Amino acid sequence: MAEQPVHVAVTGAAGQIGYQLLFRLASGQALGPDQPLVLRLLEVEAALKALDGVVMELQDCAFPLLRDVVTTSDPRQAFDGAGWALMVGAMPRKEGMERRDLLSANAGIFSEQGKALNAVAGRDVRVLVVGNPCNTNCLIARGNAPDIPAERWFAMTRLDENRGKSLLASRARVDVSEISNLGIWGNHSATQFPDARNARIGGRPVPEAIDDEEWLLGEFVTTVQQRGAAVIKARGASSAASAANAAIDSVRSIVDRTPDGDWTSLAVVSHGEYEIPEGLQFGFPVRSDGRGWEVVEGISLDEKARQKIKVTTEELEGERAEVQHLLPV
Ligand code: NAX
Repeated sequence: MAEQPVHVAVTGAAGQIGYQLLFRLASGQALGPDQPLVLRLLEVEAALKALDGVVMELQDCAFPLLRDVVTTSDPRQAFDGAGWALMVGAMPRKEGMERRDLLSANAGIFSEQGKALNAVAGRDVRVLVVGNPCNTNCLIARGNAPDIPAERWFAMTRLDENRGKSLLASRARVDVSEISNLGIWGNHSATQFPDARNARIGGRPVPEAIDDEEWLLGEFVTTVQQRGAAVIKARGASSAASAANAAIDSVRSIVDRTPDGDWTSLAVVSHGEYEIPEGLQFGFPVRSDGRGWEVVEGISLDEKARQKIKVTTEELEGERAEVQHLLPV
């Protein structure tokens, strides 16, 4: 077993995703069965009491890997020495709130937390932003943390990938493990483009198994785009266990080597790949070698795909323009 524990900061730890995430982290599902960890949990003052209850439950699991748990409402304490920061906490959309109000409320949170990460996080910290709007929240935090390289920042599009894989498997009547290479392009929002036509089933291009372009570009895309809303409608609450699962998958997909020929979905900083404006935190098909990652180049995108990517790109550019005042020049 590794000697040194990794400090893992989780924000919004008393929320519903936090409750599904912490136990899986503490049991080693993200960083592996040999890696001890310290959980550093950030919450707003009002939720600290509830968080104490979650900590009691963590203790009651007697996880061998869990060395310590810190709870705080101070971002600097939460991020102190963190090797990973999972930024889940965010302000939810309230009745009557416009998208722009939501953006600016969260922009305040993520600029402050970005600054705190910059000041106190570990030198090799990696950050996964889950709290919505996650691409732009990540952009803001990154923009306020100039000493943390842009390549260490990720926003979560993995839940969309997992949703899409499951949908393709059920349509093709195959096991979900047969589905690979499903990239989610753009924003984690209703404009995202899940690209089924470049995905594979048992190694073969999806269109060979599902010969229905109208469905692959139509109902498949809208079902994935709207899945979060469908869960809310059915459950009366937003996706939590599946979101936590996707966060675990995201961490693993960064720290593990991507299987040969496959790719995974992460929103990462754009360096202009596929003509996406530089600096956007953009969902791309990504490959990792376990230490670094790269956007997969050379994926063929026809005019229909490019049109869908343009829509989600424009949305992200609009979000960036809304929060420009919080980004250092
Ligand atoms: P909850 O409202 O259950 O929990 C959020 C927690 O964050 C609360 O306990 C709240 O007190 C805390 N919080 C708020 N402001 C904070 C701050 N400044 N510092 C620290 N903690 C703070 O929401 P939950 O269902 O857990 O969802 C969390 C976020 O994930 C939301 O923004 C949600 O929209 C987003 N999601 C993102 C997904 C993705 O795929 N990227 C999917 C699931 C989810 O919708």
